[in-house]
Amino acid sequence: MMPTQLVNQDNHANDVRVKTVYSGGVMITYIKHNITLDEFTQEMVAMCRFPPDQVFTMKWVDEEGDPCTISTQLELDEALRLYELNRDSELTVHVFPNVPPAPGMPCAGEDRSIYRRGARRWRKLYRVNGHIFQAKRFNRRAFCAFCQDRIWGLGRQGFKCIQCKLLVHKKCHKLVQKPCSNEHVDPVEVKDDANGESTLGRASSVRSRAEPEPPLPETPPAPAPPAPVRPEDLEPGSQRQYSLEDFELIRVIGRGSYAKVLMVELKRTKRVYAMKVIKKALVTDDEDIDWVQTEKHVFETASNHPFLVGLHSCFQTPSRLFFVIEFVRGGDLMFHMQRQRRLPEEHARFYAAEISLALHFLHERGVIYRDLKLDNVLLDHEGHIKLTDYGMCKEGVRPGDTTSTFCGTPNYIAPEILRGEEYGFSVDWWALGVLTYEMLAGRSPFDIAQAADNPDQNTEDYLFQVILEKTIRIPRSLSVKAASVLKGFLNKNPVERLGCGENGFLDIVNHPFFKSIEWEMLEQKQVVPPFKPRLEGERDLANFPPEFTDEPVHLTPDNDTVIADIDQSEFEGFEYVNPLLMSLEDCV
Ligand code: ISQ
Repeated sequence: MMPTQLVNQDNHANDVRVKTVYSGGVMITYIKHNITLDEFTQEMVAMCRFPPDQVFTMKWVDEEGDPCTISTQLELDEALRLYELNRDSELTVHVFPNVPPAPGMPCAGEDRSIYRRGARRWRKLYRVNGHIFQAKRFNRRAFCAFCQDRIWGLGRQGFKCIQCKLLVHKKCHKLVQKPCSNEHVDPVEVKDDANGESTLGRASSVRSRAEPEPPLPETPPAPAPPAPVRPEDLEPGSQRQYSLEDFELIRVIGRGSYAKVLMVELKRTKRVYAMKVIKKALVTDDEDIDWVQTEKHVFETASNHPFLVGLHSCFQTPSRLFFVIEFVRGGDLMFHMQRQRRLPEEHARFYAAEISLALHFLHERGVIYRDLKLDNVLLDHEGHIKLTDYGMCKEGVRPGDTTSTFCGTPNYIAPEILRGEEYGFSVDWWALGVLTYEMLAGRSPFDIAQAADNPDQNTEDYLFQVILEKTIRIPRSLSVKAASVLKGFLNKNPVERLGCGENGFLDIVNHPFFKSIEWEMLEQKQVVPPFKPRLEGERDLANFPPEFTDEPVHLTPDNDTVIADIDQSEFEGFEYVNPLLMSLEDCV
């Protein structure tokens, strides 16, 4: 049996997309607008795989992030009516396998903080000359309408008018003379946040639509000092369960452009976790923090798959965001490849197959991973893989949907992204091709090492030109099947690429390179990995690079001036505790 097909792939343009959150994970389904309570209940039973006699409670989450029980047809109709009015992307329903002790009380396993992540976030919009600009990042084929230069870079360098779609550099937006050609329209609502700074967002409730539109600020005023984040400021029931004091920081195990990853111990249970620490100052600065939200959402989905790292909890301090993640002890594939040069085909096949299952799981749930690379493939203590780092993910992608953001790690970026085309799940199969090539050949298919002496050939643009134009040479030492799978994944045309045709994932499963893989056994972790990382004890860090583990582990004390510039309202509702892991911990 292949992995369960959880996202119904039929055409559901007119249906309601329902996201069901239950103890087994998160699932997406589509229902008719006029569904009866009986039919809806049956759908939930099927989705949560409840036995027929299971009592359970269903709650949908309104746009304020409040849970509303669905126990009558009237309540269901109301949920659907409000969903329809707001035209939200999906109706979120939480299902608890019990009933509350009394009406209005929470169910067992229900904590208000579980709803907060879904609460409305306010995007900052800047009004200049009738334009309403919103910060955008990663868009390659964009040119500034003011200075004509390309808008390029990994930060949110570009501003786009949400009305006339004009694109400008962030640095140029205040200078735009040309008035908005499409000034009108979508009602916008001013929200005064805790800092007194005006942040604007599309109105999404009936009440705010009916209200007259308040004037918008020309540019945001300087923020007032933020209110410190204190537990007592949070809503009742949503107090964060974890804080920095709960953890002992043991070692640094990784570092990226935005984050540092530590190995930590939860003092109460003595369990070890990875802790990803992000400085808020790096994700605010006039930008919104979509990717932090995305990372959190995907973490929640990922917690249900053996080949994806799961989330334990999230919390914050005035200066930092913390993701507490399951600790994966065997190090990453980059670390191992640097010591092995190239892998035997059998090993590469095993890793490629497990990675394929992880990608397919994400794709079925509407997520493009977009950052597959050796550094993001971790090995557990037995040698099974786990993908990490979901900050680049694109969520909410339905079959056939496309997106156009320019992102990824240069060496792994698919040609369709470089061409500025709309793209979909195909980009992950391309990246798997690059990674499999690296495992088999011990070098990148776009190795431009020999070009290192020529400054013209040592640039990102040159690499992109190579990815777009150069025919990929497969080493003759590889088997015919390995060469074929690489050519399949590394097809520059996404329509013809392996995994992207009509049969989708099945074409990968049935490819001769993977003939020896028993896919069901593999997904159950029943296949013994070809390599077991050497580990002496639970906390052995021999598989992590010394350049990280030798670093001092402390976090620099908060700097008041830096904190004063942080808009804390951006991070409201970040706290999270994975209910599954919590209940496991209670058993300790
Ligand atoms: C979990 N375990 C080890 C290393 C990690 C790096 C990043 C994210 C999670 C991790």
